[in-house]
Amino acid sequence: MTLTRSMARFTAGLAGAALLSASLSAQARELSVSTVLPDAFPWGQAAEKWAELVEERSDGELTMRVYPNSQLVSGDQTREFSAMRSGLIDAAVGSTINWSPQVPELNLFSLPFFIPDEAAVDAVTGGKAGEMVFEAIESRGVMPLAWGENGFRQVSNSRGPISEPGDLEGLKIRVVGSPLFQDTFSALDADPTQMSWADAKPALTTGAVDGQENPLSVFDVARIDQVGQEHLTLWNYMNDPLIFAVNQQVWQSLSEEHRTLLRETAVEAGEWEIAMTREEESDRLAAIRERGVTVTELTDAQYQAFVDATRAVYDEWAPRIGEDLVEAAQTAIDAR
Ligand code: X2X
Repeated sequence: MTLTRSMARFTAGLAGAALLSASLSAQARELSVSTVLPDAFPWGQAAEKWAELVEERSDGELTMRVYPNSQLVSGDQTREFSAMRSGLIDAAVGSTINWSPQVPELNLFSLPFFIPDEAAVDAVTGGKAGEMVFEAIESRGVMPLAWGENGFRQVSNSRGPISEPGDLEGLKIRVVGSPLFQDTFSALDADPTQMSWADAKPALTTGAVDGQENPLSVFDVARIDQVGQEHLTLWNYMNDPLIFAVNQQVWQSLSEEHRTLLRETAVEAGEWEIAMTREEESDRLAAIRERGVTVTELTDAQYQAFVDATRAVYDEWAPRIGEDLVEAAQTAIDAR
């Protein structure tokens, strides 16, 4: 009798605790958001902006906590997508490069000399090709919501100016751990070395590598000039868009209202960050020049020499990315 009663009380207590935690989670649900770069960079600021907007507009019902420096995947940025897919990470603002090992279609953006300017980026991400890319991400278990931008990637090194493919010969260049980069820099007779961003700056500091490639915002904020990178070539060889995305199970568990909120705020944070990244480029370049970095700009003929030298990479990768997708992107670029 006593036992039954105390068990009944215990069960009631459990039910109460479950109710309490359900109502607590209805009041405030926190999502983890992974990024590679912290908020000193536009990329990290994009994630913080997203978190701010979500918290504000959900009246605190939904909050997002940003974990920068790929810390949720122990610094291994090419594992971010898998971790988000499996639910270890709820959401991310991630780079197309870092997710491309799991989503081959994302290599579209890393095709060398394929997307030449900002208008071309917008034509691709904002049109049919962009939709196809989002479908490819969704079919692999992650819900993509909006675009951001890490920027056009420029090459730097410690040895000398690069204005033609021959200048890269034998240079050890740090690249992200995505196979297409290996192929592009091998085609240019450089010696590409794959490593995470966390390992890149130490490798530049010790001279283990001669060069690297990253957008101007990264070069500027990370003070890459201080680790001997005195020569910078503006070659816009590829753009690295960012994608705001959420794990599918998390997405499915959200109310319609919260889904709309997450998507709208991601779009808004992305547009804000893209505009800021582009606006800041010329001041960043001026600052980099002032610090004594030699900046090389290519003539049309010099640019074409790089296009020709990497043509085989395009031919090899277009089928892996998907001919339909590459064609949709090319059509958008031509019509811009
Ligand atoms: O690792 C890089 O070079 C970085 C920070 O740009 C990316 O995450 C793609």
